[in-house]
Amino acid sequence: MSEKNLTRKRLEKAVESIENLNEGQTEFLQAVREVYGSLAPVLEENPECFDQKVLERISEPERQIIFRVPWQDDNGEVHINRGFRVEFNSALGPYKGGLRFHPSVNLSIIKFLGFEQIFKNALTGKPIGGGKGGADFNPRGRSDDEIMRFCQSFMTELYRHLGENRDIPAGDIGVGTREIGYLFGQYKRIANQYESGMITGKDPEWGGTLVRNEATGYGLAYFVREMLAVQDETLEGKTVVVSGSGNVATYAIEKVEELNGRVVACSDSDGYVYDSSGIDLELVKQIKQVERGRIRVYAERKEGAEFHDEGSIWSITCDVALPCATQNELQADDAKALVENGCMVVAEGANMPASIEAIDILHEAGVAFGPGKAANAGGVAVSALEMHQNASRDALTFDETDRRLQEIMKQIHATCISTARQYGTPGNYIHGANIAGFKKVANSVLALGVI
Ligand code: NDP
Ligand code: 2IT
Repeated sequence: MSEKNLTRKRLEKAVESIENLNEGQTEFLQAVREVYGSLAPVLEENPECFDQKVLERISEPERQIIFRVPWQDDNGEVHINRGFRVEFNSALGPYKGGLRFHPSVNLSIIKFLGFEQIFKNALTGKPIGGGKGGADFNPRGRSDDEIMRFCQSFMTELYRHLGENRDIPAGDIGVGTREIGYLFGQYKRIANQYESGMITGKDPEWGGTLVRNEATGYGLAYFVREMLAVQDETLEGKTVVVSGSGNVATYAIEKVEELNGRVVACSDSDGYVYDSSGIDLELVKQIKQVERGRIRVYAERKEGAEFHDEGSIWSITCDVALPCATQNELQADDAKALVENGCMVVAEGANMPASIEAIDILHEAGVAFGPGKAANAGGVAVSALEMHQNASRDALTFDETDRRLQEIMKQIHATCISTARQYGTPGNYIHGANIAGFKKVANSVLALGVI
């Protein structure tokens, strides 16, 4: 059997054993297939990864914590939610990754997010391992007091597993600066110490860093700028569609507009708004951040804008598509529509928003595709700067942090390009990101021994 075939066979065997071990964990297995599907050329060079069971080791979390989160609503009714923290891999540094509060949260979703986070964090070049957590709690319609009580109960159990050298959470869907404040406050109270570096995404007034709030969306726009530059293009005058209207979407829109792109649509889980004159970001911020309302209100307040509660946002003609809501929101049919309408770049602001079939369709049509673990790494990269700032008890300016973010996104882009070229698939950002992230993690896993 040729070296190549032997590698493919051993890779297939490893993936099969991971599938058998994690039956039914659809999202997690999708993420595993997506990453390990890129690795044949690097494994051919490094067969010791098979002998040392590196694939099996990386895909098995170091620790999985599942806990009860009891809390009382404003009427005194008791609710029980399920909390999670998957401490996936600490070869490169303490576990690092966000917390998601959404009713869909389950172990498979937290594991897929934690698995992605390992390689994303490696790509940032910062000394951070991978983890993720959250709860199946639905924050929609909950009062501020209810959110506070939930966060306090969640942290009362989780605090014993956290620490600036152990595990450092941050935000994700349903967890923003307000929730980080309540979580940090409860940790501070229980631990009886002001340990700023135990969580990131804090308000700059109490230990956070400027730009963290904007970082994922800004970083995505900076990454897209690099992708377009490869094609001798810029964002100037490009029509852009952004899904979602939360943290990532909002600041992606802001930076794309600053770079003179024209964003014509955004969405939430009720539907999407189309505004041919360009999305009015101040109105989006008023509705989503100030009023914590629904995006449909945008069309009621802005003349000429339309709200659609049916159909797909990806049917809108655009040059650049930025999925920034949630996993598997861009399916094969959506990819076909984007290709037919002449889209040139798709980059993931969300984690795993495009299905494997959708990515294949985009690749076949020659659309440049930026995977989340590279394109949305700006958020966690600035989290690492926040940890750095906390450890040195210093505070960077907005401009300095933004400059570093731009540098990091440039470096991640360059790594994807050079790695994809080196391993024989030039222009394939998925292979570039997966191989570069894996190599760094695998080398460290091997160096630290069988632990
Ligand atoms: P937010 O909670 O701020 O916003 C989420 C947005 O996505 C909302 O508009 C929400 O609409 C929409 N959405 C969520 N779930 C669904 C769903 N099942 N179907 C349709 N729409 C949905 O979260 P973020 O902006 O922080 O996160 C968005 C994505 O970006 C996630 O995939 C997250 O993992 C990823 N990400 C976030 C980072 C960060 O720093 N925050 C960093 C890197 C990646 P609705 O209000 O209707 O639920
Ligand atoms: O998916 C992600 O990278 C995040 N939600 C941010 C993680 C972090 O620790 O800042």
